[in-house]
Amino acid sequence: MTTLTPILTKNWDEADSFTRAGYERGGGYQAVRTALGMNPDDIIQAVKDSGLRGRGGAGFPTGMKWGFIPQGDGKPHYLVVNADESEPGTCKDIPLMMANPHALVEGVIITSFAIRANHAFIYVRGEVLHVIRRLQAAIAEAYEAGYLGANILGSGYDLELTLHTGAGAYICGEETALLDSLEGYRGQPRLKPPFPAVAGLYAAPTVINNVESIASVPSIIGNGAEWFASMGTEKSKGFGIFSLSGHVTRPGQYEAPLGITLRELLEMAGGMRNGKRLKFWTPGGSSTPIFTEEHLDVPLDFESVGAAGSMLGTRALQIFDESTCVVRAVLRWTEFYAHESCGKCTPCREGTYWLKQVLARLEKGQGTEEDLGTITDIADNILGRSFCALGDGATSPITSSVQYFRDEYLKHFEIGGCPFDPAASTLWA
Ligand code: L3W
Ligand code: SF4
Repeated sequence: MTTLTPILTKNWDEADSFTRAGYERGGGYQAVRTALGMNPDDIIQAVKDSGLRGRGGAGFPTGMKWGFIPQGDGKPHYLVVNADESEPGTCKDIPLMMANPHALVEGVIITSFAIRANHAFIYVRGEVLHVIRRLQAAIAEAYEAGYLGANILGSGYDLELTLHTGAGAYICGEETALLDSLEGYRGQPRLKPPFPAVAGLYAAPTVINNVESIASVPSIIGNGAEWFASMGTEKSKGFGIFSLSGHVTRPGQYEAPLGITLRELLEMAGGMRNGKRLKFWTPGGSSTPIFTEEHLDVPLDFESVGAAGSMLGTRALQIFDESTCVVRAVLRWTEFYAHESCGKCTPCREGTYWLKQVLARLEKGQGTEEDLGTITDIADNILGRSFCALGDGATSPITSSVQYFRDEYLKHFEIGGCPFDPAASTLWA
């Protein structure tokens, strides 16, 4: 039985966990002292050795990404933290920034020092005012204590940290759209390559990492790469925050080694709510193909989830019980993607619109069997033909739900309506 590993979530229940005093009491800001005494290349090596992979969804090796930044070129480099959390079901970075903002600030200092950046940015969603205020307060406290600004802790290293608020577009979580937005343009994805590590913010080498990735760095420097690598699986090292939501008795954040299973997490979360049966779930937000009861024992690491036909993504485990209409859930997600499509490329802009129209017809029981073929055909024409991952992600719930629940789609037009009582599922209340 895998057990929880509270590291980033360790002090969340303490009343002052978000203050500098609370963070320092638990050993906070010790790792930055160690890091500032190290050679920046050795910090990058330690993160490579730890096996940390990006916690924002794609799982790209963090140390390798830092290693792409040209060293000794004497030019500006930037660190940008992607705090634009908006993937449906994803709700780990916001509570992390609320309860433990100094872990992020400390991670920013260590990372910036390692990649030789003197200016870092945190790009946060504009709608989350409470998080913005919390981050502002934490950054101000860090400046006051000499952790930010000129000559940090007498090391001769200077770092400015700017908090930037977005305007609430999901696409600005895509790293290059985020950069455009940060530069003051309309947020739309850029062509890759060049990757941000080569030409990012203001065309300078830039590391962009997710909040949780950066907040994990102090624990790696403080405890060592081996400590981090001793958790998790062979290729998916360390711990991560698993966000359980939906029809579960105790929803919330469960921090555990990668490779834990949903069966184990559900047991810790008190099981399915009201003793109902699990019907389907997302391993990493709605952009990852759905799973069913048969996947309860799939280890939640990058490789195992991929081999089972989905993606670990952001570990946003949205749990749906037997009272939920899968067609309705998929329609809701598709409405989201159609609304958030940035419009830059035709397959996604037009495809998500038509997917929404046809799915709405199917959900009302007014579709035909041919419509089922139409949605899979549209999805096929979006997948791999879109400019960025949003288009691909929009197809995941559709193709996977048709794969596992074709009969439920058919049932809708057989009976001319939805076979589920919406009132029976509290999800849509
Ligand atoms: C330099 C190369 N850098 C790749 C970097 C790249 C990026 C990172 C991963 O999508 C996924 C997506 C969503 N030289 C490089 C290189 N990089 N090759 O590595 O890149 P990539 O393109 O694999 O992924 P991505 O575009 O970052 C992220 C999925 O996550 N997702 C959604 C997440 C939403 C949130 C949120 O709301 N917070 O995270 C959920 O599953 O579908 O597949 O930095 O530059 N040769
Ligand atoms: Fe914009 Fe969608 Fe194309 Fe991405 S896939 S560039 S979100 S239209």
